[in-house]
Amino acid sequence: MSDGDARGVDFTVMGIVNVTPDSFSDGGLYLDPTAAIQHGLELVHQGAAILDVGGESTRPGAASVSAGEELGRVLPVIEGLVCAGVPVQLSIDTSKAAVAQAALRAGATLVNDVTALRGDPHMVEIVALSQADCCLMHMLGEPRTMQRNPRYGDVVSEVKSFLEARMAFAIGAGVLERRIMLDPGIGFGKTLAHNLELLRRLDELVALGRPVVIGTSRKSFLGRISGRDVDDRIAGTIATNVLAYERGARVFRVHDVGPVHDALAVTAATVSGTWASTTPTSSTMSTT
Ligand code: HH2
Repeated sequence: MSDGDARGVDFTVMGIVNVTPDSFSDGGLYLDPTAAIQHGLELVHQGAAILDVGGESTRPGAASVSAGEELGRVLPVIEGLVCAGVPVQLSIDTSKAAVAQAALRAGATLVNDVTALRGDPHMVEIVALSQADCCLMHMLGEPRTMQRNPRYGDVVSEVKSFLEARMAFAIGAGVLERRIMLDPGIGFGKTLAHNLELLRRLDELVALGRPVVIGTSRKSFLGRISGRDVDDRIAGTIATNVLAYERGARVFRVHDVGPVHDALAVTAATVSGTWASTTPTSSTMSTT
């Protein structure tokens, strides 16, 4: 499991590579494998230590795709990134065992399953046998209907119990505990208030003892607070990731890798009082 990136920081930025026609913020931009591979390489250059390759959108109301179609999208991209010698961990964002298995054979070493191994009965076996890392995410309901009036008694306790139970299930089926990361699933069957409460009380999930992944990037709740369109939510993405870092999250799944990486590097240096110096590339004059 990636634990911090090569630049000596204690957090990991997971860059999103969506090979889909309909993802909520970048659908259709990287459907061509060459464009997706180039995009992945650019995200690594910006500071990603994991690339999360996905071939099916999970946005509310998204159409489901067959395993064959999903594989046709993601496999050439994973193969191309491996061929290009990409120096970071490759993750497959899927809830289908067949897609995960093919991606792992092609060189991925992390399975990011938004159903937390509930979507496909064979998934847990694939993850356990391959000894891949896995991210178990909380979602209430399923993508098509999850945003229809989601309700909780106490959202944080319920998400925590769910993640605990899914972790126990995975370990019981042979997945090593040290391979597991946990994710509260921001926006997956949650209102704006639920998302904010999960972020505010993230330390309660960190207490489960596994790295917490956070995915707020460009999501609609940021637009509802800031009034910004999807392409203009970097500030909200940074604010939530910085807060999540301070609350103990260590893996940050984002589209805008460079700005988030830099914001987290400064946050981490401020919190710890230590940093790895790099010299600004175009600086000619000293500034305060
Ligand atoms: N969010 C999305 C997809 N996968 N995986 C994890 N672990 N955590 C998340 O918060 C998460 C996720 C949705 O974002 P995106 O991939 O940009 O959109 P789409 O599902 O429309 O492709």
